Amino acid sequence: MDSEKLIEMYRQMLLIRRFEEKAAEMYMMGKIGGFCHLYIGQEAVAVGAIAAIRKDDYVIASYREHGHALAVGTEPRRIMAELFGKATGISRGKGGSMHIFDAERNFLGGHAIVGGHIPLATGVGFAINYEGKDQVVLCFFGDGAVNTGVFHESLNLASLWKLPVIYICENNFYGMGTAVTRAMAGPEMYLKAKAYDIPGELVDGMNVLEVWEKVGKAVERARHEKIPTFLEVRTYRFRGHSMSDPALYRTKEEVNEQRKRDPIVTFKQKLIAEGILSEEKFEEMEKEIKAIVDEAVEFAEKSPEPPEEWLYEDVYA
Ligand SMILES: Cc1ncc(C[n+]2csc(CCOP(=O)(O)OP(=O)(O)O)c2C)c(N)n1
Ligand SMILES: [Mg+2]
Repeated sequence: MDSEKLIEMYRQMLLIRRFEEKAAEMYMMGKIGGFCHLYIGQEAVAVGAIAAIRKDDYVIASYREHGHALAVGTEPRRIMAELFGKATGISRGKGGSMHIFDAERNFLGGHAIVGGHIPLATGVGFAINYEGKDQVVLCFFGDGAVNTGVFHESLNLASLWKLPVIYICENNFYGMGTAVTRAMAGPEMYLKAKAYDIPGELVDGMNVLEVWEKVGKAVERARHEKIPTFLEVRTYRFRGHSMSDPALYRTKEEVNEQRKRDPIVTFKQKLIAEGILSEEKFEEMEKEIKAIVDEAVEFAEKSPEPPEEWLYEDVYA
């Protein structure tokens, strides 16, 4: 991979981190309502995976999706405005944190029901084949979603119908306060791919290059051979499940141990060691990103509330 692309991956991870730190601050100030699930610690998964696809491919994710939206290129100010519930938000202020959509960039949400979007991704894969196209779908979900029925139904059909979908489980070892080992029989979940006769692989989600490489191989298989893949990407969220979770179900030692694997810090060390970026360049990037995030907040603050009439639009009954 050329230096420019490596630097861009770092920049995206840093943007996600700083954007969400600011979102947390705004949440604490009462500027953001509803639920808000941060992606801090997991940035390498969305960034590495999305770096492996084309602009016209599809991405669909759970409610922990600010990072995926930023990685596909959705403007930070439109995401921040959505968190603020403003009319200029990417979902017109009617979706909030869990429902970021960007049709222009084939980003299909933002879904609050655990596992609910896995069959949607499967359907998009079907549509791609039906129309004779060669796009692929990246479907991101948590470890908790692997226990839902629709996960298994989807892998079954994707395998039988040869759908170009890459199912990406972001295993952060907890579903809310419940450890995977307490909730899942057979927690080596990548092995479950075998039951559906599709490739399954374990990926280090703290290593952005490994994510890029392994998702890249799955994308090639999906695009050219119509073979779906299930990847278990092991990662960790450094914050609680949502902004209202004090995360008392895990020890400080555990979190501190995981923080040593911070994907942004370790990638920065790598880029410095290989002489790709200097400390000064990193400083510059920090400043540039701070300006983007500050501007996003200013834009959100100044934007109008959605008008009342919008309550009756986009409603299906
Ligand atoms: C069908 C359904 N059941 C329960 C919930 C409540 N809920 C929200 S998030 C969550 C945990 C999901 O954990 P995981 O899939 O590991 O994703 P993570 O939050 O770790 O990213 C639960 C149970 C829900 N949103 N949908
Ligand atoms: Mg989880």
